[in-house]
Order: sequence, then C-alpha cells, then structure tokens
Amino acid sequence: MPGAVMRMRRLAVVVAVLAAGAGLVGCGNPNPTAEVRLRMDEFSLRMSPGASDEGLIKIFVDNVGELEHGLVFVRAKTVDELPLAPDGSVDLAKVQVADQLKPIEPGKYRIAPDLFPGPLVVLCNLVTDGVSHFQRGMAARFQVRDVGD
Ligand SMILES: [Cu+2]
Repeated sequence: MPGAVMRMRRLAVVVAVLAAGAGLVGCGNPNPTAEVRLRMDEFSLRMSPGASDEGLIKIFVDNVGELEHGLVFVRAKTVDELPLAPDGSVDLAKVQVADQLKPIEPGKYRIAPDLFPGPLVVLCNLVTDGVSHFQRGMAARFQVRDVGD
C-alpha cells in the first residue's frame, strides 16, 4: 500500500488553546465534521464519539489530570495488538503512526490531527516514574470513516 503506509511523525497542529469557556462555537466552518471530544487524566483517555468522517477532524482535548500527557494516533484495530517497548510504552517504530502531539499540560486544547481512514488507537505514550501511561489505561479506539470521493 504505497502512500497509505507512509509513516508520518509530524506533530499535530495545536490550532488554538481555548481560554476557559471561550467560543466553542465554530465561525463559518465549511467542513461540517462533527466535533470530537477527548478527555484524559491519570490514567484514562476517552474519545466521543468514537468515530468521525475522513477530513479535517477537530478534536477538543481536555486534560483534566495533574500531569502532562501526550497523544499519538496509530493504526490498530485493538489496543491489545500494539507492540510494547521494554519500558511498557508502545514501540512506535513497529506501528504506523498517523500523527502525534507533543505532551500537553493540564488544560483545554483544540487540535486538528492528520488522520487517515481506518481503525486507529489514540494513546498517551509517556512513561513517568516507571509508569507507562498506556499500560495504565490511556488508550482508546477511534474510527476514521472513509467518505470516498
Ligand atoms: Cu499520559
């Protein structure tokens, strides 16, 4: 699958940091893609809804925890199938990374990751004090629907 299997390690674009309560209302967005919410803390990660159409997917991230967390979007059907590195993090050299976001401090963010169609797992791949956030539960499945031409 040339092209589709291209590994991209660009950082996700942080579109804007939302001031608390400030304009969640889109302003003339030509892309009707529904917004996706991603909530994380120590140590859970939840996305809803669990699917979105291909295109510019905007995600409102809320890190309600006390630690920094990162986000990596990888191609996988299930969380369990991901290969682990010795420290318990996901071995990103052995998976297809769609996009990743550098660690973010607690707070609200709006991101527009570059995702390809298919089943994805979004996860935090940080290891702090010997604890793999992924192994503690910071992973969720997400489906990007192929909308065709
Ligand atoms: Cu984390």
